Amino acid sequence: MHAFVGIGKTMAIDWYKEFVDTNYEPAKDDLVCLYYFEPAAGITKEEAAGRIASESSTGTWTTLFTMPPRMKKLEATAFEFDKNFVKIAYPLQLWEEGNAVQLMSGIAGNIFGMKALKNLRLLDATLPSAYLRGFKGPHFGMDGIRKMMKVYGRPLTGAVPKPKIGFSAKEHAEVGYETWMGGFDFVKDDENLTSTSFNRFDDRVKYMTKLRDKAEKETGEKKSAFLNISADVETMKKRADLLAEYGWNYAMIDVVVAGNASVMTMRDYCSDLGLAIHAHRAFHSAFDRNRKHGMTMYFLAKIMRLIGVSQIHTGTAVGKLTGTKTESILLADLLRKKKITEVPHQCLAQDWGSIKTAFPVSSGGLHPGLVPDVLDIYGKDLILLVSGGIHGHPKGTRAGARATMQAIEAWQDGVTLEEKAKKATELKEALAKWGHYKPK
Ligand code: CAP
Ligand code: MG
Repeated sequence: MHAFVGIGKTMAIDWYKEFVDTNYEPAKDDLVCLYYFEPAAGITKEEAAGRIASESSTGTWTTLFTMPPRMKKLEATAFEFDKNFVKIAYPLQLWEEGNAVQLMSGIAGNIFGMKALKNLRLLDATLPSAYLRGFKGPHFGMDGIRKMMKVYGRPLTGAVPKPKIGFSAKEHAEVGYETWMGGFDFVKDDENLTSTSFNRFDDRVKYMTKLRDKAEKETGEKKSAFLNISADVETMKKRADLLAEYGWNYAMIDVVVAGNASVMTMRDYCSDLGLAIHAHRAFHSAFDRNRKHGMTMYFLAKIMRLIGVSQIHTGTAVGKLTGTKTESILLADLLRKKKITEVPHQCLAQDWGSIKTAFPVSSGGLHPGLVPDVLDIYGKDLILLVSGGIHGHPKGTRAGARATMQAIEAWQDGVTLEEKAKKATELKEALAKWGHYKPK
């Protein structure tokens, strides 16, 4: 504690150490966070952790003239230190029921900018059942989605028309039609395609509906799409209305850039319309890529399951974007399981109670030759998106989708792609172009 000798008496300047107690045992209802932290030069670990706990709960930088007696009970406590990791417990009363915006402002707010910290990363938080009660979670769950799509025993498949932006609404729908006809379940908008002058959302919905109906009729299969409604909330509502009106069962939102508040609003709005939510995570690498600072994708995915998206991107490990196999496995478990056990320094225990499951989505730089690698990581409960990797097939989109479905069959039957390719022409052609190439 720092002190300053003022007029006649010594007053403590700060009270950060009050927020550290290694004998503290978290209560059942405490929300417990796991942080990685590096103190700045001249600051001890205890001083640094005290600052994290203080600034993320009730504290300020200096001692105060008045303190209501209740304050002590609302303070967070840094209670467990292990190397550069610390666990901090927060009393439940600190948190507003059902408000994922407020939670982030506390445990992922000002603390990232404190001068006393060189680095700080929020890895995970255990959300107690009393806190979960404020949220509805996913409307459908994985079972509900499978029922809706009538697809069992294999991953659900989808593709983004590529180039990612530039097609007219009509051209976009035509690429979508080829994708569906090749055996895929979904066509997905790209994250930066919403409603541009050359491809208006309303036009796209209308063209896509026509060709979806045609593809469904011709294949006898359920076909769907993740059409990107991302915008201000009022516009998103109008776009969701239009999707429901045209018989769609999904809406897509760029959840990180749209923000927790709008995802919370749209979760309920979409549920009322019978729409599942596909969550794209564009922007996540801005805060999760630096392993020492920011927030993990793991915690972002946890918040999104809590709010209630139906599925969220969780990486490929072998594709074009960063992310490891271990991360993808942990993320998949987080979304698909009811109970999670702690993995030291990575994630905390979590019991999801009655909150439903959500699908992981693997996307980015995939092609048929990488399908077995991805399925070895995720298993069958996955939304698999292969985009450039179908449209770049030597015989075009439909053949590319077929090749991907053949690669899935090979994985299911436990045979190599090369073996399967002997009797699967499209897969053979895909392998001739890409082999097992891992893009960078
Ligand atoms: C994939 C994708 C996705 C990324 C996002 C793209 O296309 O549509 O946005 O997968 O990454 O534009 O890159 P390709 P993540 O299959 O053609 O690469 O899922 O890691 O958030
Ligand atoms: Mg994209």
